[in-house]
Amino acid sequence: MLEANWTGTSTVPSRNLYPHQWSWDSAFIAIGLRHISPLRAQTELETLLAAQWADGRLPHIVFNPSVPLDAYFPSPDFWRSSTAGRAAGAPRTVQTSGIVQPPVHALAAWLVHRADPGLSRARGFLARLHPRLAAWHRYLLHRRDLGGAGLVSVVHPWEQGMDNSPCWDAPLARITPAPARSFRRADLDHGAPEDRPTDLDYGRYVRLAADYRDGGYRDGAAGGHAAGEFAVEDPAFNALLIASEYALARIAEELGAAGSARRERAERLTATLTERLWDAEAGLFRCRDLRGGDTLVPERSVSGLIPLLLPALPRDIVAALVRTLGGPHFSLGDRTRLVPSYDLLGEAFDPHRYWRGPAWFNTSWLLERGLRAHGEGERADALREAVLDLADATGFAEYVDPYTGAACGATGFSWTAALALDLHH
Ligand code: 9YW
Repeated sequence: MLEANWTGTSTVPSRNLYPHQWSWDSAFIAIGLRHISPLRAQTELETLLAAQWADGRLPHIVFNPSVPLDAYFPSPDFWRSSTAGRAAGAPRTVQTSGIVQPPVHALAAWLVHRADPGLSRARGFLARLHPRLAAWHRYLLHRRDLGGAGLVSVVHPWEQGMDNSPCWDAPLARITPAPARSFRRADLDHGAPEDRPTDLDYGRYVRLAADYRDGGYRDGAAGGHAAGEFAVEDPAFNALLIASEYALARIAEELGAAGSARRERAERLTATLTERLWDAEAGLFRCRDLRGGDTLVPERSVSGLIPLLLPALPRDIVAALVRTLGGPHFSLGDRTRLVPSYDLLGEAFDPHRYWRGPAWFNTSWLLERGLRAHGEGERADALREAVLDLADATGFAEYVDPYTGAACGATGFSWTAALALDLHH
């Protein structure tokens, strides 16, 4: 399946639905590819990083010029990276989007290196990637610290990767949607409407992205002075950045430089994440809505569990997260085998609609790692088994009904195959 989705320089997430290169998909895909072709895994990340902007941002989509414009919306003529993104340093030779996705890349680069250190050293893989990964983290930690407290903000739901999570309902409700007639969705050509975001969601996604583009993709100064109407500190996005900071420390050390300052920063960021986003009463991390009076969003999302990945998390928080995973809201090991994307008891819960309930393989892979890292071997083993069984049984579905495990969305989805491959090894 990964062979079928390989284009020669990168892997598409899904042949029909997502026919270009996506940022965090490529990181997960490389983590799986390293077991069958370390060279291809390195190439996957190199292709993505070659599309980096001069300000350090890694775009969430790198467009394949040979795919027709109407195959995916929003297409290059919407983002207009090479013109609208000129001041921010968008590349001239490739077309990209102008928003970002979660920074899983340094973690992926480190794991890819470890799969075949000889090949990696011979090709100068880490030496070439390190400056780009460092610039990427610098962009996030400086240009995207919109709350001024040290955490990164996303300025669009697509940036966090869980497009229509109920966490965005309140922050998005303030956005005037673009008129439905002003754009044409391509996703409904390939996906069932009841499994996908609604037209109203899309209107708001389009408005936010168009406003960001029309402002030249400029980011505001620290302290919340950015122009954008949407700015949220998300637990999964920040946890993945911290996990990647640890990986970048290892990469620096492999290259003969010091990693300790980066490791200390990762620990400080873990403390800030806890101060800003931990909700002890609910037993999980929350999103902070900077434009909504700087308040925590009262929804329980899988995003709020993903900081379990972090090694420096206080023990009582680890214990609370493990309880929440197995408790009534996520019910892992009881009513569910993979982690639902959203609160089973939440008002907005829908077992089939995208990020409003279905279980996704990448979040379960991250939580498997988190459980294992904190000595929860038995729970990690059960989650690993579930990923392998359901990936196989569903034809590598994009996501599944969390109760029945039935396939939803696309099949032949690359990160499902890649992460199953990784857990198989
Ligand atoms: C879209 C590619 C992407 C993922 C996102 C997922 C979806 C794109 O697909 O967004 O058009 O809705 O939400 O996480 O990277 O697989």
